[in-house]
Amino acid sequence: MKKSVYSICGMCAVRCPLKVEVENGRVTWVEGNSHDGGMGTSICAKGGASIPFQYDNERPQSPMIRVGNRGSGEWKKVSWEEAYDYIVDKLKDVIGQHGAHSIMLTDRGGPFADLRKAFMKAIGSPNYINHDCTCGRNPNHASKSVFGMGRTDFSYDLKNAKHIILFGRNITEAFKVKEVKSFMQAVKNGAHITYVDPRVTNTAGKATRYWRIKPGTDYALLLGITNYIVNNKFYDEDFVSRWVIGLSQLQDFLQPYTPEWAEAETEIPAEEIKAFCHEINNDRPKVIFHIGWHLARYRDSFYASRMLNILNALMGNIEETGGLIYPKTPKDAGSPGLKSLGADIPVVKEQRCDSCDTTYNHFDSGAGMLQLAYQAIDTGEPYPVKAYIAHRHNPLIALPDPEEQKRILSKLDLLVSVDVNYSETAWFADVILPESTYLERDSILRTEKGPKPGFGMRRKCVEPFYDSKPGWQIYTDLAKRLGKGQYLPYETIEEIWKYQLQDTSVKIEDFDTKGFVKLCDDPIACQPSSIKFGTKSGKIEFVNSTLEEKGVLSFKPYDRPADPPEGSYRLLFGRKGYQAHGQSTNNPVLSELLGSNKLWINTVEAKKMGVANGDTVELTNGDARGTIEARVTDFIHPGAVFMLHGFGQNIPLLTRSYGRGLADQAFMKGKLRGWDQAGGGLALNECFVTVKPVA
Ligand SMILES: Nc1nc2c(c(=O)[nH]1)N[C@H]1C(S)=C(S)[C@@H](COP(=O)(O)OP(=O)(O)OC[C@H]3O[C@@H](n4cnc5c(=O)[nH]c(N)nc54)[C@H](O)[C@@H]3O)O[C@H]1N2
Ligand SMILES: Nc1nc2c(c(=O)[nH]1)N[C@H]1C(S)=C(S)[C@@H](COP(=O)(O)OP(=O)(O)OC[C@H]3O[C@@H](n4cnc5c(=O)[nH]c(N)nc54)[C@H](O)[C@@H]3O)O[C@H]1N2
Ligand code: SF4
Ligand SMILES: [Mo]
Repeated sequence: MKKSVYSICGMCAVRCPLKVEVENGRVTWVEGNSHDGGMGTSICAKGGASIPFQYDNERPQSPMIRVGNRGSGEWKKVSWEEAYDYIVDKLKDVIGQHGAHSIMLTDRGGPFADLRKAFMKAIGSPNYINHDCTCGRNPNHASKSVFGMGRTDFSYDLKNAKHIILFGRNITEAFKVKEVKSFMQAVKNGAHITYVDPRVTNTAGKATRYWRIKPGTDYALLLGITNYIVNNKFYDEDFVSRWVIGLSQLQDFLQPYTPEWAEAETEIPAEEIKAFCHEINNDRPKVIFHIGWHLARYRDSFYASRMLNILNALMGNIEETGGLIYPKTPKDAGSPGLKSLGADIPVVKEQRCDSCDTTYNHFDSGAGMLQLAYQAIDTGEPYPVKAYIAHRHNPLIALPDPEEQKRILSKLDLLVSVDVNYSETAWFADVILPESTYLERDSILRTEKGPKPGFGMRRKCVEPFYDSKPGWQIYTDLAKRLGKGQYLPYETIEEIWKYQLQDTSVKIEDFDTKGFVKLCDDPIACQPSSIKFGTKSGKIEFVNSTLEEKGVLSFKPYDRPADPPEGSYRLLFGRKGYQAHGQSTNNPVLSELLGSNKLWINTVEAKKMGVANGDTVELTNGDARGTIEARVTDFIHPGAVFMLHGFGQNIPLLTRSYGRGLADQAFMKGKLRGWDQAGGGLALNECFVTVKPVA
């Protein structure tokens, strides 16, 4: 029997809408949900690789309880009942001894996190945290500091832009399907593309201007650009006088930072900086400065990202075609939104373990900061954290310095990993709960913002191949066993969907025809006349007095990054189009495409060391050491080396990824404590490694 099912891809965190073909209980084809205009039938290689992944016998096939030492890989296969009993006994002990706040949960954020947040609220812990301290924290806080609105409160109208500026935003390889299609439309339309990266990427190949910046000096380049734009009044004067607070303070601050000064810091010629500024002056307001992410990995990234936000404001591009557009919400379409699963659960009033509601209350506490939660596990301050559930999150790869993390995680009474893979974190856990893959499960409904706002549904396409369960069931089961079933009283996914939809006029069957429901027929147009900002003043705050009261400067003087010592290089990292972080390297198909990672070394530097392309080199930082194949290339700055993230995995059961390549995070010694104090993001790129040929 054949059927088509609408789903939402789960092979990376982008979560594209899909149509899945099923024949006799097996998935035969996956493509984009073409009812979604931005998507068409396109998907990426990772999405396609979900079919072999579903039957992969190298993923967890039932719940497992650790029997040997942590990380030893000695497991006992157990039933779900046994696994639940084990977890619930431990959680009850932790609650009895320390209180519910001593339990934390981290996940990958996003539209389905509402269920996990509700679960944490139900059990009475404030410690829901997501992955964002290694992803978008700095740009998000920078956006809030300027507009009073977060990173995702704006969307980029790339396809209609005349000029797109990407600082290390490798948009054609580290992509989102809809975003890259919109970007490629801009390229076809003849838009200017300025790409800034110490490394030549595919995106550099699409650009009209490529700047090989000295690593870590983006803030200097941005100061030079903004200086020239402000001094020459290359900005939208009407927009700025209507909306901006602090232009004259910005102008005073910028005076030392001329394009000539920026050239000396960044190695980008002043004349080119000026030519660029003239170009964007002609192209505005259809100019988009993309605010991140990977520029967000330095100790001054908050300020670099702040300057990108300031430049967007100077372009007057807010709520303009080809600029930064407010993604429209159900409310904009005159409809109530989905009801949050936590809406009827009492608010947890206790202090957070990561101090995001106290010392760091200028940070967005919704996402928290995992590096500070680690400190709570380590020190017992502000209180002991003894149980940790990592759901769809692999901190031993995602955060730096896995050895230091393991030292800290060993202090827990319980570490549970809910995953579809044996992640490094799962391998180090006490219990692994295998979640059904996205093809095998329903999920809670999600809100879809955009010109036609609405809701999206992921439906189960086929029955689980192994003994796995969907996340919604795992958390409702656990809540019941912890005596909190009244807060998550659902027996079926339909009951959850009905709860979510109760304030709206939408019915479950309305999702049948397209997999999503739109709340209006025509796209909601940009409305420049209805611009609003979330700051205290209601304006765009170049000077942000709320932050200044917290000791966070609005304008930070430039502080030159340290150069790597002789024989050392700054370690850069990134991803490829057919890879999602560390989760693709053992995929039956993607592993073949990915092979092993290599170390990009600049040709001149390699020559100095006597290293030829394909040679093996040794990489060290402190006691982190390993060998890797050299990829000698002109396409990287001489002060840096680069490797793909997600390799160097250490799980013998995973025969396709075991021992392949090196793990970038293992070389980031001590970096669990190295973060941008103004923005909250971990400074992953502030790491030097020594490279030597292997004799
Ligand atoms: N295929 C694929 N797509 C993805 C993901 C994935 O895993 N796989 N992940 C998604 C996620 S979660 C994210 S956050 C995004 C990440 O999207 P990006 O941030 O665009 O992704 P990266 O591949 O990490 O690229 C970072 C780039 O920053 C450059 N860089 C390093 N140092 C500097 C510097 O000092 N200045 C400048 N200007 N550039 C620098 C690096 O050389 C690298 O090319 O991608 C998303 N899309
Ligand atoms: N050194 C270094 N560190 C980095 C980065 C880097 O480039 N270099 N990138 C940073 C960025 S931008 C990000 S966003 C983070 C990402 O870090 P993570 O969020 O940890 O990475 P992911 O690969 O997205 O997935 C996490 C886990 O989710 C599991 N998973 C996948 N699908 C499912 C599912 O359907 N259900 C469940 N339960 N689990 C699932 C995967 O198997 C994986 O173990 O890493 C950050 N850390
Ligand atoms: S980008 Fe690819 S892997 Fe990620 S959700 Fe979309 S189709 Fe799936
Ligand atoms: Mo990310």
